[in-house]
Amino acid sequence: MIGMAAAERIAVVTGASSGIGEATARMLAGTGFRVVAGARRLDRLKTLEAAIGAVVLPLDVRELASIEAFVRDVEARFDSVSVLVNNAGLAAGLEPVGAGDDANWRAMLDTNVLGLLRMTRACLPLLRKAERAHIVNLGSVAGFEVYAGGAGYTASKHAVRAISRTLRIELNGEPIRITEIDPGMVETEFSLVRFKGDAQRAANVYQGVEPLTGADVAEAIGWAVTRPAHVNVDELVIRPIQQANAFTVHRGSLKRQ
Ligand code: NDP
Ligand code: 8X3
Repeated sequence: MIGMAAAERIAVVTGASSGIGEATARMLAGTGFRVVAGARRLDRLKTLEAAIGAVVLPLDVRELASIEAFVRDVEARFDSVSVLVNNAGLAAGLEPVGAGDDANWRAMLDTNVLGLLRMTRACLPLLRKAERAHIVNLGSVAGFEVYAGGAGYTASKHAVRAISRTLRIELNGEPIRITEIDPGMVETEFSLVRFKGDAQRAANVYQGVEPLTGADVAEAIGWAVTRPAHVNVDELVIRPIQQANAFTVHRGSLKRQ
């Protein structure tokens, strides 16, 4: 353990270099947690190191060796982890199944499903060392809704839902809470990544809509994490008012009848 204050509670956030993860890291630091931020783009994490004193470590959740090195480093610095936010994730492409792309499917399932499973398994010993702990999984409305072109992504988020529910059964009786956060449209780098850097196509997703921000979702995560110890927020669905479901979106101003 290096320089850890007695009452310091540690929060690990995966995918903290952008969007919801970055906002969550800032929010948790503001709530009093010492944040460990992981992602592949270490240069982007350096901003968090400067802004909130986060420990920033390289992490690729698709690589077991990277996860193991990350957790070893966390263990060397801190003796337990109180919060794990499994946020790292992506959508790749929007092709129908008939034109599906293997590399896109692999990227989504490897990151959103296997990455989350592996990261959770690796962190569980440290979570179990905390007096009480909390796992927050970033699901999505795509975890219980589907849309054309979304099979790979929605399958991955349906799996996240299954994993959150399974963990709640497996860890029942231990002081570890499991929360799944299910956002609708959040304007982050998500669509830019999905459409491989096509900024116009990404912008079209949010055309005429006031989408959620990463900070809106982080606030929901902060609320779940700061409930009294006996309260488990199972699932939280949060969308823009203009989005009724994954494909029913009102574009334009809201009108009173
Ligand atoms: P962003 O693209 O802005 O952020 C994604 C983050 O995940 C980045 O920090 C990225 O970091 C990280 N990441 C991606 N792949 C890996 C990997 N292999 N290993 C480690 N980190 C990785 O998108 P969002 O903030 O929107 O997405 C965050 C989560 O929220 C995802 O799980 C997404 O599915 C979910 N979500 C998003 C919604 C939206 O509309 N935006 C709605 C519902 C859920 P780096 O590239 O540096 O590794
Ligand atoms: C992101 C929301 O509707 O693009 O998880 O699948 S959606």
